[in-house]
Amino acid sequence: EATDAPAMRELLGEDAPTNWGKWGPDDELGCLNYLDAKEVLRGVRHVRSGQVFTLQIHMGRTDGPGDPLWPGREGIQRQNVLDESTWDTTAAPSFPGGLHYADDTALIFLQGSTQYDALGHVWYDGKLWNGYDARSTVGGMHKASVLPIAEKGVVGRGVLIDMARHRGKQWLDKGETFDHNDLEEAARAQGVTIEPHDILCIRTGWLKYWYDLNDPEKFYEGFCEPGLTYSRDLVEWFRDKEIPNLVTDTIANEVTNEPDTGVALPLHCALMRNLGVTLTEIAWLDDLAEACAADGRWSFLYAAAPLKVVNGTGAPVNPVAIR
Ligand code: UVW
Repeated sequence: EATDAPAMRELLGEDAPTNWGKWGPDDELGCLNYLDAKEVLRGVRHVRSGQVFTLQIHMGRTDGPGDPLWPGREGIQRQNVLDESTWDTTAAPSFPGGLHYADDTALIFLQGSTQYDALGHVWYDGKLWNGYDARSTVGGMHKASVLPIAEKGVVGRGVLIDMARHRGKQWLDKGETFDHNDLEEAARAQGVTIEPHDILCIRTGWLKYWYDLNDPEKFYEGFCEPGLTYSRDLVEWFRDKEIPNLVTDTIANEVTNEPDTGVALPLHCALMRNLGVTLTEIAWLDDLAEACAADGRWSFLYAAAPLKVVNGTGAPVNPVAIR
């Protein structure tokens, strides 16, 4: 590994806060366990106007910069294999009555759109969430895959913190950071409280930047997304608030490189691997934010279920916010 940054263990500490074992030795849901029926009903109480917002980005848009992706991944390759022009020349089965239909196939990175990460998606020191051996990822995730999340479904009270709006910007800058104190301050300014067990949605404007900029080369130059930055206090804040799910409009939920040490994605390890907080990335929050800003209500019913990919490292999702 070509880096002079300290090892993840050194940054997070030998005594890093964890929730390993909290829900038993076989747990694969982590903090999503907090989302019980009571939490669903708490979420439902925040539906007032009946407005529905779908939070997935388009998959495979061709009229702009393409899909925003973590470096090294590719966007969906959707292929039409059967349509009206090929119907007569392919070996399509024929059915009585003259029915025709179209079929597609798709090659996708499971992390290549708005997505839920499996709890075992990242690790360090050879151990995943709950202490599972990292070798259980070989050939597919045999522990802490996305499937248990998909089976459960994620439903509860969502709260949106609009950091870009709070800072008076269209979008945060490359590498711009914020922490739990900034979230609390923005929440106060918005007139909302981040409550225990809230599905925490954070808007940075970064996806709007991707589409408006329409220049992938510039976007990826010195790639460093804005976002939450690691501190022990921040991790303890997540633990004490019992946040089940972090949802952002960035590709990887946190500032790409921790500014002091340069370590990449330490919160993936501190929040997901250690605490069991589920991460949802590349969520389109702009339309929801507009509606929240218009009437000053920043909480809503949040519901999402990623695709049931057996042994999957993650899965695309189209979350729904109802307010
Ligand atoms: C990585 O795991 C590198 O990124 P993400 O969580 O965005 O999929």
